[in-house]
Amino acid sequence: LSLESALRRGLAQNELELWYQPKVDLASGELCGAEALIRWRHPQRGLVPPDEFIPIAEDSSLIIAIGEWVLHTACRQLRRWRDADLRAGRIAVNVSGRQFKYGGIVETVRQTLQTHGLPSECLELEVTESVAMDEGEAMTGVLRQLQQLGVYLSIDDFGTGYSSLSYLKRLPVHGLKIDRSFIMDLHKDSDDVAITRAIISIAHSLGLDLVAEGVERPEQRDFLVAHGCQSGQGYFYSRPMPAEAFEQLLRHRR
Ligand code: G
Ligand code: G
Ligand code: NA
Ligand code: MN
Repeated sequence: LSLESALRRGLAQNELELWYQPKVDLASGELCGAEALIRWRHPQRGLVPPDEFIPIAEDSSLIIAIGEWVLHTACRQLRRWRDADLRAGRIAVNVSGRQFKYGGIVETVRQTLQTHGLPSECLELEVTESVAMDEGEAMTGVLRQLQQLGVYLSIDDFGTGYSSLSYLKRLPVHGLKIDRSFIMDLHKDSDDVAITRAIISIAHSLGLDLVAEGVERPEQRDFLVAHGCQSGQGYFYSRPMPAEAFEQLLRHRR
Protein backbone atom coordinates (compact mmCIF):
# COMPACT_ATOMS: atom_id res chain seq x y z
CA LEU A 1 0.00 0.00 0.00
CA SER A 2 1.51 3.37 -0.96
CA LEU A 3 1.63 6.05 1.72
CA GLU A 4 -0.88 8.05 -0.30
CA SER A 5 -3.49 5.30 -0.37
CA ALA A 6 -2.83 4.50 3.28
CA LEU A 7 -3.48 8.17 4.04
CA ARG A 8 -6.64 8.18 1.94
CA ARG A 9 -7.85 5.18 3.91
CA GLY A 10 -6.73 6.80 7.17
CA LEU A 11 -8.80 9.89 6.44
CA ALA A 12 -11.87 7.73 5.74
CA GLN A 13 -11.29 5.67 8.89
CA ASN A 14 -10.95 8.62 11.23
CA GLU A 15 -7.25 8.18 11.92
CA LEU A 16 -6.46 11.90 11.64
CA GLU A 17 -6.39 14.09 14.75
CA LEU A 18 -6.06 17.81 15.37
CA TRP A 19 -3.75 18.89 18.16
CA TYR A 20 -3.65 22.41 19.53
CA GLN A 21 -0.74 24.64 20.50
CA PRO A 22 -1.56 27.72 22.62
CA LYS A 23 -0.72 31.19 21.35
CA VAL A 24 -0.09 33.68 24.14
CA ASP A 25 0.22 37.40 24.69
CA LEU A 26 3.95 37.59 25.48
CA ALA A 27 3.80 40.48 27.95
CA SER A 28 1.06 38.99 30.14
CA GLY A 29 1.37 35.28 29.36
CA GLU A 30 -2.41 35.18 28.72
CA LEU A 31 -3.74 32.64 26.23
CA CYS A 32 -5.12 34.32 23.11
CA GLY A 33 -5.79 31.38 20.83
CA ALA A 34 -4.27 28.24 19.40
CA GLU A 35 -2.84 26.77 16.23
CA ALA A 36 -4.43 23.51 15.10
CA LEU A 37 -1.79 21.00 13.96
CA ILE A 38 -2.64 17.74 12.26
CA ARG A 39 -1.44 14.28 13.36
CA TRP A 40 -2.07 10.84 11.88
CA ARG A 41 -2.65 8.01 14.34
CA HIS A 42 -1.56 5.12 12.13
CA PRO A 43 -2.62 1.66 13.39
CA GLN A 44 0.91 0.23 12.94
CA ARG A 45 3.26 3.21 12.81
CA GLY A 46 1.81 5.10 15.75
CA LEU A 47 1.54 8.89 15.75
CA VAL A 48 2.84 10.23 12.43
CA PRO A 49 3.89 13.92 12.33
CA PRO A 50 2.62 16.15 9.50
CA ASP A 51 6.07 16.55 7.91
CA GLU A 52 5.84 12.87 6.98
CA PHE A 53 2.48 12.97 5.23
CA ILE A 54 1.37 16.53 4.39
CA PRO A 55 3.94 16.78 1.54
CA ILE A 56 2.52 13.54 0.08
CA ALA A 57 -1.03 14.84 0.39
CA GLU A 58 0.10 18.10 -1.25
CA ASP A 59 1.25 16.15 -4.32
CA SER A 60 -2.32 15.08 -4.98
CA SER A 61 -5.88 16.24 -4.55
CA LEU A 62 -5.86 14.51 -1.16
CA ILE A 63 -4.76 17.77 0.44
CA ILE A 64 -8.12 19.28 -0.54
CA ALA A 65 -10.04 16.58 1.33
CA ILE A 66 -7.66 16.75 4.30
CA GLY A 67 -7.86 20.54 4.33
CA GLU A 68 -11.65 20.37 4.44
CA TRP A 69 -11.45 17.83 7.26
CA VAL A 70 -9.11 20.16 9.20
CA LEU A 71 -11.40 23.18 8.80
CA HIS A 72 -14.49 21.20 9.72
CA THR A 73 -12.84 19.55 12.74
CA ALA A 74 -11.39 22.81 14.09
CA CYS A 75 -14.72 24.62 13.70
CA ARG A 76 -16.72 21.80 15.25
CA GLN A 77 -14.31 21.75 18.19
CA LEU A 78 -14.47 25.51 18.63
CA ARG A 79 -18.28 25.35 18.54
CA ARG A 80 -18.20 22.82 21.40
CA TRP A 81 -15.83 24.95 23.47
CA ARG A 82 -17.95 28.04 22.95
CA ASP A 83 -21.09 26.12 23.90
CA ALA A 84 -19.34 25.06 27.13
CA ASP A 85 -18.40 28.71 27.84
CA LEU A 86 -14.71 27.96 27.35
CA ARG A 87 -12.90 30.90 25.81
CA ALA A 88 -10.46 29.41 23.33
CA GLY A 89 -9.80 32.66 21.47
CA ARG A 90 -9.03 32.46 17.80
CA ILE A 91 -8.19 29.09 16.26
CA ALA A 92 -5.66 29.03 13.42
CA VAL A 93 -5.51 26.35 10.75
CA ASN A 94 -2.77 25.83 8.18
CA VAL A 95 -3.79 26.06 4.53
CA SER A 96 -1.73 24.59 1.68
CA GLY A 97 -1.12 26.23 -1.69
CA ARG A 98 -3.23 23.72 -3.59
CA GLN A 99 -6.27 24.52 -1.44
CA PHE A 100 -6.03 28.11 -2.63
CA LYS A 101 -5.50 27.15 -6.25
CA TYR A 102 -8.08 24.40 -6.74
CA GLY A 103 -9.87 23.93 -3.48
CA GLY A 104 -12.61 26.56 -3.61
CA ILE A 105 -11.26 27.74 -0.27
CA VAL A 106 -13.53 30.78 0.02
CA GLU A 107 -16.73 28.75 -0.38
CA THR A 108 -15.45 25.98 1.91
CA VAL A 109 -14.61 28.46 4.67
CA ARG A 110 -17.92 30.30 4.30
CA GLN A 111 -19.90 27.02 4.42
CA THR A 112 -17.94 25.60 7.35
CA LEU A 113 -18.40 28.73 9.49
CA GLN A 114 -22.09 28.74 8.67
CA THR A 115 -22.55 25.05 9.45
CA HIS A 116 -21.08 25.55 12.91
CA GLY A 117 -22.65 28.95 13.53
CA LEU A 118 -19.30 30.65 14.13
CA PRO A 119 -18.38 34.30 13.59
CA SER A 120 -15.63 34.60 11.01
CA GLU A 121 -13.31 36.52 13.37
CA CYS A 122 -12.69 33.40 15.47
CA LEU A 123 -11.02 31.61 12.56
CA GLU A 124 -7.47 32.28 11.41
CA LEU A 125 -5.90 30.91 8.24
CA GLU A 126 -2.12 30.53 8.11
CA VAL A 127 -0.58 30.50 4.67
CA THR A 128 3.17 30.17 4.19
CA GLU A 129 5.14 33.11 2.85
CA SER A 130 6.19 31.17 -0.27
CA VAL A 131 2.58 30.28 -1.14
CA ALA A 132 1.31 33.79 -0.49
CA MET A 133 4.02 35.25 -2.73
CA ASP A 134 4.07 32.56 -5.44
CA GLU A 135 0.55 32.78 -6.69
CA GLY A 136 0.69 36.38 -7.75
CA GLU A 137 -2.49 38.28 -8.54
CA ALA A 138 -4.76 35.22 -8.31
CA MET A 139 -3.64 34.77 -4.74
CA THR A 140 -4.35 38.39 -3.86
CA GLY A 141 -7.90 37.95 -5.16
CA VAL A 142 -8.60 34.90 -3.02
CA LEU A 143 -7.05 36.52 0.05
CA ARG A 144 -9.19 39.61 -0.53
CA GLN A 145 -12.37 37.50 -0.66
CA LEU A 146 -11.36 35.77 2.57
CA GLN A 147 -10.66 39.13 4.15
CA GLN A 148 -14.14 40.32 3.09
CA LEU A 149 -15.56 37.21 4.70
CA GLY A 150 -13.93 38.43 7.91
CA VAL A 151 -11.53 35.60 8.68
CA TYR A 152 -8.11 36.52 10.08
CA LEU A 153 -5.21 35.91 7.70
CA SER A 154 -1.58 35.44 8.59
CA ILE A 155 1.63 34.69 6.75
CA ASP A 156 3.39 31.67 8.21
CA ASP A 157 7.16 31.06 8.32
CA PHE A 158 7.79 34.72 7.56
CA GLY A 159 11.40 35.49 6.66
CA THR A 160 12.13 32.15 4.98
CA GLY A 161 10.71 33.10 1.55
CA TYR A 162 11.64 36.05 -0.56
CA SER A 163 8.93 38.62 0.00
CA SER A 164 8.85 41.70 -2.11
CA LEU A 165 7.94 44.35 0.41
CA SER A 166 5.80 46.25 -2.09
CA TYR A 167 3.81 43.08 -2.73
CA LEU A 168 3.55 42.37 0.99
CA LYS A 169 2.15 45.86 1.45
CA ARG A 170 -0.66 45.08 -1.01
CA LEU A 171 -1.50 41.67 0.44
CA PRO A 172 -4.73 41.79 2.46
CA VAL A 173 -3.35 39.98 5.52
CA HIS A 174 -3.60 40.83 9.20
CA GLY A 175 -0.40 39.40 10.60
CA LEU A 176 3.00 37.77 10.22
CA LYS A 177 4.41 34.76 12.03
CA ILE A 178 8.17 35.10 12.50
CA ASP A 179 9.70 31.78 11.51
CA ARG A 180 11.11 29.81 14.40
CA SER A 181 14.53 29.49 12.73
CA PHE A 182 15.15 33.17 13.66
CA ILE A 183 13.82 32.80 17.20
CA MET A 184 15.77 29.62 18.01
CA ASP A 185 19.16 31.32 18.58
CA LEU A 186 17.89 34.82 19.34
CA HIS A 187 19.63 34.79 22.73
CA LYS A 188 23.06 34.17 21.18
CA ASP A 189 23.12 35.00 17.45
CA SER A 190 23.49 38.66 16.44
CA ASP A 191 22.29 37.98 12.86
CA ASP A 192 19.05 36.53 14.18
CA VAL A 193 18.69 39.56 16.45
CA ALA A 194 19.08 41.86 13.44
CA ILE A 195 16.64 39.88 11.28
CA THR A 196 14.03 39.65 14.03
CA ARG A 197 14.27 43.38 14.70
CA ALA A 198 13.89 44.05 10.97
CA ILE A 199 10.79 41.82 10.70
CA ILE A 200 9.22 43.49 13.74
CA SER A 201 9.94 46.88 12.22
CA ILE A 202 8.39 45.89 8.85
CA ALA A 203 5.27 44.62 10.62
CA HIS A 204 4.96 47.83 12.63
CA SER A 205 5.41 49.97 9.50
CA LEU A 206 2.76 48.02 7.58
CA GLY A 207 0.37 47.84 10.55
CA LEU A 208 0.56 44.05 10.80
CA ASP A 209 0.20 41.92 13.94
CA LEU A 210 3.06 39.64 14.92
CA VAL A 211 3.41 36.16 16.36
CA ALA A 212 6.84 34.70 17.13
CA GLU A 213 7.09 30.95 16.62
CA GLY A 214 9.28 28.56 18.59
CA VAL A 215 9.65 30.59 21.81
CA GLU A 216 11.52 28.18 24.09
CA ARG A 217 13.32 30.41 26.61
CA PRO A 218 12.54 33.39 28.85
CA GLU A 219 15.36 35.43 27.22
CA GLN A 220 13.64 35.08 23.85
CA ARG A 221 10.34 36.24 25.31
CA ASP A 222 12.02 39.20 27.02
CA PHE A 223 13.72 40.27 23.80
CA LEU A 224 10.46 39.99 21.83
CA VAL A 225 8.46 41.96 24.41
CA ALA A 226 11.15 44.66 24.58
CA HIS A 227 11.08 45.03 20.79
CA GLY A 228 7.31 45.15 20.43
CA CYS A 229 6.29 41.65 19.30
CA GLN A 230 2.91 41.06 20.97
CA SER A 231 2.32 37.32 20.69
CA GLY A 232 4.12 34.03 20.57
CA GLN A 233 3.90 30.29 20.73
CA GLY A 234 6.45 27.67 21.60
CA TYR A 235 7.62 25.02 24.02
CA PHE A 236 8.31 27.67 26.70
CA TYR A 237 4.54 27.96 27.00
CA SER A 238 3.30 24.64 25.72
CA ARG A 239 3.83 21.92 23.16
CA PRO A 240 0.98 21.05 20.81
CA MET A 241 -1.50 18.85 22.71
CA PRO A 242 -4.60 16.75 22.00
CA ALA A 243 -7.97 18.54 22.07
CA GLU A 244 -8.89 17.05 25.48
CA ALA A 245 -5.70 18.41 27.06
CA PHE A 246 -6.24 21.85 25.55
CA GLU A 247 -9.78 21.76 26.90
CA GLN A 248 -8.41 21.00 30.41
CA LEU A 249 -6.16 24.03 30.07
CA LEU A 250 -9.19 26.17 29.15
CA ARG A 251 -11.14 24.83 32.13
CA HIS A 252 -8.38 25.45 34.68
CA ARG A 253 -7.56 28.93 33.49
CA ARG A 254 -8.48 31.75 35.94
O1 G B 1 3.09 20.10 14.23
P1 G B 1 4.41 20.18 13.52
O2 G B 1 5.37 21.20 14.02
O3 G B 1 5.09 18.82 13.41
O4 G B 1 4.03 20.61 12.00
C1 G B 1 4.97 20.52 11.00
C2 G B 1 4.46 21.17 9.75
O5 G B 1 3.22 20.63 9.31
C3 G B 1 4.24 22.65 9.90
O6 G B 1 4.88 23.26 8.80
C4 G B 1 2.78 22.84 9.77
O7 G B 1 2.48 24.07 9.13
C5 G B 1 2.35 21.65 8.93
N1 G B 1 0.97 21.33 9.27
C6 G B 1 0.50 20.98 10.48
N2 G B 1 -0.84 20.80 10.46
C7 G B 1 -1.23 21.07 9.18
C8 G B 1 -2.50 21.09 8.51
O8 G B 1 -3.56 20.85 9.10
N3 G B 1 -2.50 21.40 7.20
C9 G B 1 -1.37 21.71 6.52
N4 G B 1 -1.48 21.98 5.23
N5 G B 1 -0.16 21.72 7.11
C10 G B 1 -0.09 21.41 8.43
O1 G C 1 5.43 25.40 10.03
P1 G C 1 4.53 25.74 11.15
O2 G C 1 4.89 27.05 11.72
O3 G C 1 3.09 25.63 10.88
O4 G C 1 4.85 24.65 12.23
C1 G C 1 4.60 24.72 13.54
C2 G C 1 5.49 23.61 14.04
O5 G C 1 6.43 24.10 14.98
C3 G C 1 4.74 22.49 14.71
O6 G C 1 5.20 21.28 14.19
C4 G C 1 5.13 22.61 16.17
O7 G C 1 5.18 21.32 16.77
C5 G C 1 6.52 23.21 16.07
N1 G C 1 6.87 23.98 17.24
C6 G C 1 6.05 24.77 17.95
N2 G C 1 6.70 25.36 18.98
C7 G C 1 7.98 24.95 18.90
C8 G C 1 9.14 25.22 19.68
O8 G C 1 9.13 25.98 20.65
N3 G C 1 10.28 24.62 19.28
C9 G C 1 10.34 23.79 18.21
N4 G C 1 11.52 23.25 17.92
N5 G C 1 9.27 23.52 17.45
C10 G C 1 8.10 24.08 17.79
NA1 NA D 1 1.56 27.10 10.80
MN1 MN E 1 5.40 28.45 10.79
